[in-house]
Amino acid sequence: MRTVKIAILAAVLVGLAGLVACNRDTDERQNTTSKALAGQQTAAQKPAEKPDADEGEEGEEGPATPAAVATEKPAPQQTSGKQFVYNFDSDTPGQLPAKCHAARTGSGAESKWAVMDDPTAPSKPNVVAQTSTDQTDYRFPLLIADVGSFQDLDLSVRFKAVSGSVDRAGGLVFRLKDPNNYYIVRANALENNYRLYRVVNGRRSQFAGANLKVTSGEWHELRVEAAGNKITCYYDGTKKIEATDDTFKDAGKVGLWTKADSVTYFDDLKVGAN
Ligand SMILES: [Ca+2]
Repeated sequence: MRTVKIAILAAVLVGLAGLVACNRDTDERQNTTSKALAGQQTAAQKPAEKPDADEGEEGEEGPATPAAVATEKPAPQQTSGKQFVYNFDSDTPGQLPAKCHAARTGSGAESKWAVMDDPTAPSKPNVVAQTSTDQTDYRFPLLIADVGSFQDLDLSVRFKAVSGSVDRAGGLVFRLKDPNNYYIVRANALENNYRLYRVVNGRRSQFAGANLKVTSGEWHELRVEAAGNKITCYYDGTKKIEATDDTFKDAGKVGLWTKADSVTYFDDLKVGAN
């Protein structure tokens, strides 16, 4: 009887040891799998830090000969301390907001901007929306503010990426000379990145950027400070990009930007001259 008990105890102990060993194997496999996944994610994110593969050797995109654009009507340069806010709340739904005009870089359909009411608007009741869903890839709808031009500035806007399958993005343009020449910082909800470009003669080239989560259907804040040749960009209140560039040193207009078939809502565009 005693021998039988010892045999059972021994069998139980061997069984327990086996279970522990199995668990350890499982943990190790899980760790290995996690590490492999992490490696894949890192590898998958890496190309996004560089300009797109189709941007060419110099990282430029766009036609060799740009589409003609209208000359911008000059606007007085604003002195330090002057601020303007566009909340679109006293504008008429279905129309362009006051003191703004629509434009486009690239080709495809003209941009289609309109004030509309949105129950989720950061300032109620209205937002301004780009609603054209033309899928032309190299097509950048612009909404340019007419009030003035700004050199050193603090510029911000709230935006909500609503839809888009070619692109789903929202951005701020500044130091704009005309719809073929400006700086643009934008967030993309399909690519989960935030990028700073210069557009020169209608050709776009990225010179700084950051990878971050950009959710669709929610309001986020884009903000840029430009001081001399230094450009600092924030996303939802956090500094994400610091860069220097000497392409556009003079004062220029500011505005909103989307790409391709992006339907994007914007609200509370604020600009101050520093
Ligand atoms: Ca509003």
